[in-house]
Amino acid sequence: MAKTGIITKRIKGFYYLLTDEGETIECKAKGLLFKNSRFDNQIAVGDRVSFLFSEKDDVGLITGIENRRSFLSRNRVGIEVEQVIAANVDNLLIVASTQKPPFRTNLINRLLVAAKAGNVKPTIVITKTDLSSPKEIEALIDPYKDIQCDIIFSTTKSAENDQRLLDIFHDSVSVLTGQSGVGKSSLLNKLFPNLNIKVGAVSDKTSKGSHTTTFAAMHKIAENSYIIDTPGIREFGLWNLDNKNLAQFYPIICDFSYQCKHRNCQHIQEPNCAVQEAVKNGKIHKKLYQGYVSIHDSLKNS
Ligand SMILES: Nc1nc2c(ncn2[C@@H]2O[C@H](COP(=O)(O)OP(=O)(O)OP(=O)(O)O)[C@@H](O)[C@H]2O)c(=O)[nH]1
Ligand SMILES: [Mg+2]
Ligand SMILES: [Zn+2]
Repeated sequence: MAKTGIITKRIKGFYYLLTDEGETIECKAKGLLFKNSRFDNQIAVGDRVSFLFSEKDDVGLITGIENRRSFLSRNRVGIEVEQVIAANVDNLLIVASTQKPPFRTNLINRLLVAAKAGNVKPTIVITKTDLSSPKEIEALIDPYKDIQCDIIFSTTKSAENDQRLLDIFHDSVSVLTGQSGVGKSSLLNKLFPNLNIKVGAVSDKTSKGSHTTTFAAMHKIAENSYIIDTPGIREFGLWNLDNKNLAQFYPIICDFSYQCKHRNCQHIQEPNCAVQEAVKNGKIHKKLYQGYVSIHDSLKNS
């Protein structure tokens, strides 16, 4: 009889799953599961799987994957393959530091789109607030003020706003993503010291993180509460999107796009475009719109 469990991490072809009874079992996956894939990354952290395991086995065998209710996927640009970073998650915490490494709006914009496309609720977490002045921080987050996404300020130097983060994590599955060195693992250690996750320095010379977390891992922090820490990302290619359907997933632009005169308006230079109009009269933040144009340019025209 097959049992079920949740994938908590994957290392070199082995999957670790947490059974419904609370045991951790090391598993291999049945070869046939990967029949249609060039890469065996079809099973992701957070997936619910069925597996076979008996006491005499060293490792279990994953025999099936349940349909996902949500996912965070990216496109490995160059090889054009879907990489599911996490499956069945409720919250995406988009973690960005005020500096060291520098704040990258393009990455945040892409993660907001991926969250919407994958049915995940995003929250922007600004870390290292101790390194910048309130005025500098305000300027960084200005484009995101009106997009109906919570923005939480955090620093390892104080406990301010910790409760807001704990409220998000309560009774849910959450994944943290962002560049290397922004402080994803540090944030988790601050809130849950027992996790004791390894953290690494950011280079003074290059302001880059040292890619300390090397694989995604799910941590159970309470009954029904799980957190997935992930390795830092350099690039985030959008999966399964072309420039024609970008607007429906892009914050705020999706709310205006149905008012455009042209049915297939892509909100770049078409006449009578409600989006461009909204940018002109300040209803859509200019930088947020510039982010749209930049992603639009980078996507394929199908
Ligand atoms: N000043 C300051 N430094 C911080 C803060 N949070 C984290 N750091 C430092 O930033 C560095 C990187 O932290 P990590 O937690 O390893 O970052 P990460 O996002 O997990 O990085 P990867 O695992 O490489 O993706 C460490 O030296 C931390 O001590 C903060 O709020 N303020
Ligand atoms: Mg880390
Ligand atoms: Zn338009």
